[in-house]
Amino acid sequence: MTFQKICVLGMGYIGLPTASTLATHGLEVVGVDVNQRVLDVLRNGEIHIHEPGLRTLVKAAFQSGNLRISDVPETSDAFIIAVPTPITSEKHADMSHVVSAAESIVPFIREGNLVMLESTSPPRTTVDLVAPILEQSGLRPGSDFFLAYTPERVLPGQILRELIDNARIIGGINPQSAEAGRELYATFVRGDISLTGATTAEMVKLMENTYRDINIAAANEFSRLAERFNVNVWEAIQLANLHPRVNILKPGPGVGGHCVSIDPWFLVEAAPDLSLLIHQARLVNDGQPAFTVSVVDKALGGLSGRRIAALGLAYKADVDDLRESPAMEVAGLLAKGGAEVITYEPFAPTTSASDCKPAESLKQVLEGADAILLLVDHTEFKQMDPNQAAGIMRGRVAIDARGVWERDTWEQAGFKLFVLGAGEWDV
Ligand code: SAJ
Repeated sequence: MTFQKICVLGMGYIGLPTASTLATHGLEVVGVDVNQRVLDVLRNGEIHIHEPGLRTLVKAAFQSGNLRISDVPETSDAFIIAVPTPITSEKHADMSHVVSAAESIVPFIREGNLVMLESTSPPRTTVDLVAPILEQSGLRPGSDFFLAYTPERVLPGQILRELIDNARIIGGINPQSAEAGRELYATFVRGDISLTGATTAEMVKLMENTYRDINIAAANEFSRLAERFNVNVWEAIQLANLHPRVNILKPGPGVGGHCVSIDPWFLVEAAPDLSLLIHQARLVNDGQPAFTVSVVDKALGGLSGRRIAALGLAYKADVDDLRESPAMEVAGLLAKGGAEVITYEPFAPTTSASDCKPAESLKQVLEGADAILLLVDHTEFKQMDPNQAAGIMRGRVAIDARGVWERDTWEQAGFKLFVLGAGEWDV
């Protein structure tokens, strides 16, 4: 089977890099999105996402003449659905974008085509939700056209490299569909490609992020226990990880982003009676912003009237993504608790959290602050000079919710440094 023309639905964090990579590998690609702003930005040769190397890749894809942007799908050899699957406030998977994307390609499916779903989805989505929609074309999935699920596994910040180098799982609704998927992805994937069933591939994706969520939940719970017992959790984790079969992740202000903090809910929703540990881990991680606030409260001896410079709002280091960000929640809770909170997010300097004010530079956020609070370990913040901060701030309290600042350096600059989970409250 040869693929010449591919239609990619959804020009977001996954769809845009995938479409551009296919185009730079010589395939004709139509990138489809329903958001007018996204279409306008891309058509102007700009990008709407911060991701290292993406601008250059998209530019190369346009320059190759192989990538076009459109608001509607076209007949193609293969369709890749890479639209968001957010979660509702009741923690239910919102599959409306997948449904509309699948519906939008029904008129364009032809015999021998391949349809790939990449959006993270609850178990059985490909067979129970997508296949019946595509059947409206009058063609039968599995025999007249191929249908498969492939989870994306790329880490924001390293998407371009991981898209090519990571191992891929391709789950077909039958073996022929999986094989067709392999042929398409083999055009650019260097990692191993494993074939399986569609529902297994969906489960694999959810299990990977759930496993990470549970591991971080353990780390976060350890940070609370460490505070109780006056133990430094960072040292304790480092020592525990010397064990050859232990790898505890890092505690922090909570778990955010649109993957790890969401995907476990898909399993909880699908089988609540069987997902007790998964559910509990979610609650632990969702409770971590409040725990972070209690650490700040203790460090400052109360929040009321304190001016806090909150560094970072993104969900993790060196990305611009604010979705489900625990840093946003911490800042909002501090303000609600009576503190005057000024935030600074270098990747989105005009954005702030609720009841907080944005600063547009590091210098500005520090001016007159009683305390400096590190919420996101962006490189700029990890490398900052505490002596400079001391020259601008009013107070000398530093609170590190990511465990990255060096105690000696901050103390030499005259700060009292409090680190989340580090105990030592009586020192
Ligand atoms: N976090 C911690 N402690 C840690 C690691 C992370 O508190 O030790 C926090 C981060 O600060 C962030 C959240 O967890 O708020 C999630 O960040 P992450 O780096 O763990 O993961 P994501 O959401 O950026 O990307 C994950 C990855 N999944 C796994 O590593 C299993 C990525 O490979 C997936 O492709 C991505 O989800 C996705 O799209 O599903």
